[in-house]
Amino acid sequence: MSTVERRLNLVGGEWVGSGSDEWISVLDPADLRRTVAEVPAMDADEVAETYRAASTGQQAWGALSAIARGRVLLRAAAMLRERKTELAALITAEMGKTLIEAQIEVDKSADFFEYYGALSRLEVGEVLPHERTEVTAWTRHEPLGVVLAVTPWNDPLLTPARKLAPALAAGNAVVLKPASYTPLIGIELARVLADAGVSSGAVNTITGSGGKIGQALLDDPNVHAVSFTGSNEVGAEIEQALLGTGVRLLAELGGKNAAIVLGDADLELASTTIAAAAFAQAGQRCTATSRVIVQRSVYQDVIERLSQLARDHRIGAGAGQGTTLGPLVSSSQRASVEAFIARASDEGATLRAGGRRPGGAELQHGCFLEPTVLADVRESMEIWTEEVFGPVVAVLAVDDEAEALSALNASRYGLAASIFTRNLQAAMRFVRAADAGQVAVNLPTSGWDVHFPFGGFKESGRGHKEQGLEGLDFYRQTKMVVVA
Ligand code: TAP
Repeated sequence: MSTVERRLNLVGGEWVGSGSDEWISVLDPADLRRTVAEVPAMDADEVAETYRAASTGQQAWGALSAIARGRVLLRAAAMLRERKTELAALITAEMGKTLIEAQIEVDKSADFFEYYGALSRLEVGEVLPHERTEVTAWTRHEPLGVVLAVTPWNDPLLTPARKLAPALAAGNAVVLKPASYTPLIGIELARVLADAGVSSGAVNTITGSGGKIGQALLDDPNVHAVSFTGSNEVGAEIEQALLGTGVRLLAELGGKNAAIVLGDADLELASTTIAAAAFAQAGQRCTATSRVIVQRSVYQDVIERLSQLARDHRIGAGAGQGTTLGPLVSSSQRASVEAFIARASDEGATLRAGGRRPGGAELQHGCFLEPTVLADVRESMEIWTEEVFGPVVAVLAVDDEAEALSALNASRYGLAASIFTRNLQAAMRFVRAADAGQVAVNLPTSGWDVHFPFGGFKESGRGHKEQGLEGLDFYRQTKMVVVA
């Protein structure tokens, strides 16, 4: 019998383990010798059981008025804020980000429940004109049924919140399948929602390896929509599995976000903003800046500033005093990032900062890696084209604005992009030309508020934007009504 704490899944209002008694260990990425807790490895039968519970739960939840559902979401927002310190500590323990980053994540997650909870009082259809004056015509919104939310490990509370808040506001039941590296905070979110008064079966969690239970998750007749955030590979598998089923799919996928620095930019602003967007959460953010395109006249200056900012970081456990950069989520993620850096060097890029595991006995058992700046990068290099998902920036020199825009858009991804310039016309040309879902001028590629539509173009996203009013539309269907 294990002495490690075990956290159970919420299914149909009950906390359940696994019939097979198989458990997944959740490790602390700052010290892999420490198991934070274990969660059940559910099997296909348990997945089917969860969907049945969700289907039943949806009927009661969907029958509530939108205002009553909104009240529950507002209560959940308040509870997330009340429990912020404890929840942030759990995020740091299983994912590695610093406590400050985790606290910001809790706050923003609460914002989602506040926003969609408050919107419930605006849950109005549209009254439309009709040829016959005695006919009243209007639209009403109805839930889809059961929504499967599949989420990655990098923002393990925020990404579920981004999906659950609108899905629940619209009257759906949700089955949340969190990433296996970071399932604990998703389970805690379910607990908060249950404590806030969500009806039994409206929120359910499934833990288990996506590779093993993926088919059971996607094949079930009770699932009506899938909201996925994660890699392009898994996104493509899910899309294939759902082809021809009529199940709605929203997919937020990978990115290779670029920031342009023109010769006239405020270089202090550009460098500090880009470094923050590149290295926060050890670069494990979908909107992290990973490509920097710099006009040749200021190229060396920008490289030196970014390198100094990388070296200034205090690397350590996310919970440690004064830490500004935590570990990567796992040893395999670190190995993957290290391999990217090694191949970039082989292809001719110059390592200007970082790229190594930091010294110090206290860091030897964690997945730490120094923030890294690579110069002399060419557009043909893998480090320029492929997503790294770690604290690494590749910096490219260009002659002028036109070349910068061309390099920006020569990517299969299109999530976020930014430009640093004092020239308004150049900024507006960038806004029009950038082939990305989120664009920013003199601001980071990351950090988009809950009421801003969010999602990528090209291979960065499929189906629908998340967040804001557009985000709500994915989780509901519109019925057109005419009454004589
Ligand atoms: P993935 O490996 O794609 O995993 C995402 C989720 O899918 C996990 O819960 C995973 O479960 C599950 N999964 C794996 N195989 C599955 C299958 N066959 N069927 C159903 N579910 C399956 O991504 P990750 O490594 O967690 O996250 C990093 C990636 O997410 C990066 O590419 C990053 O760009 C992307 N991301 C994108 C965004 C946006 S908004 N565009 C935001 C954050 C992250 P297991 O953990 O059990 O394998």
